[in-house]
Amino acid sequence: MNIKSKNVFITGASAGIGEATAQAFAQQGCNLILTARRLEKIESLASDIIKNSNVEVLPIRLDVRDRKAVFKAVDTIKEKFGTVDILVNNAGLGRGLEPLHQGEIDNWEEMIDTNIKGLLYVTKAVLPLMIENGSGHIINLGSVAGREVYPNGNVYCATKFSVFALSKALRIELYDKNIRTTTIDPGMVETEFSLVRFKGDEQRAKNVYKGFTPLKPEDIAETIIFCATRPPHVNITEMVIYPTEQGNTTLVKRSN
Ligand code: NDP
Ligand code: 8X3
Repeated sequence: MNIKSKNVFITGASAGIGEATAQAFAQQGCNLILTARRLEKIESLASDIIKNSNVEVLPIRLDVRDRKAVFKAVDTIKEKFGTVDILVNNAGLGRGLEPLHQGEIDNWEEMIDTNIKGLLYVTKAVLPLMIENGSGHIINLGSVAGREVYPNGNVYCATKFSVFALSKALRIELYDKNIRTTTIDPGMVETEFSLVRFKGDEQRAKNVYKGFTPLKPEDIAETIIFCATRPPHVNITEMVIYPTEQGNTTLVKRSN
């Protein structure tokens, strides 16, 4: 399906998978609404895309945990673009990696507020536009951590199990409204994810991806584009993507 000129709203577009996904949709000729908390990053990405593609790009500073700001941003999008054709619920994070009894409650709140509640706010705000328009596609970034728990992943895994449940729930509510829903569930992708999880500890973050070849954000962007460009009667509901050297959430073949 040709998605040229479709309006694509991406949360968490300032880094990693969201940034690569923005570039990939721009190559398809899509207009972009790029959101994240770091405005300078999305503004610079927007300038880069505008320089290289003939598409419209609107960067909006947005913390998906801020319910009022989410609805205000969607009002702005409606005013400037009319509707949203494709929503990529990508903003998310892991914080900490400890057994539950040693976990920091603030870390749990941040993950739950971002990965679950933020995704819910954005989806609720955007869905009326898609329903009114009679079409749409919601693409959620879940994780293999939403399929299989791993030691000390506890709350992060629980948030991603929630994304999986919500993706399924949306599907049975939207299949009769011409709105497709997809969950993209990657294994280890080298992004800022581990740096954020370990609160800026560069060495610890680097070690996560050491001795094997992890996925690149572009690998995930490619799968998202594949899902978005299927013919209108085809809905890829789930995609699980692992690095070849990762067997499951705990098994990784490392060279040292
Ligand atoms: P990055 O840390 O590289 O990017 C995360 C993005 O989310 C950033 O753009 C960040 O922007 C944004 N973000 C975080 N919190 C908020 C918030 N409160 N409001 C708005 N935006 C926010 O990580 P990835 O690209 O790896 O992660 C993207 C998604 O993919 C996440 O949902 C993650 O859980 C999932 N995922 C990642 C995997 C991996 O191995 N990397 C594997 C499986 C799934 P800013 O800080 O500017 O707000
Ligand atoms: C991120 C993938 O396995 O590092 O969702 O938690 S993992």
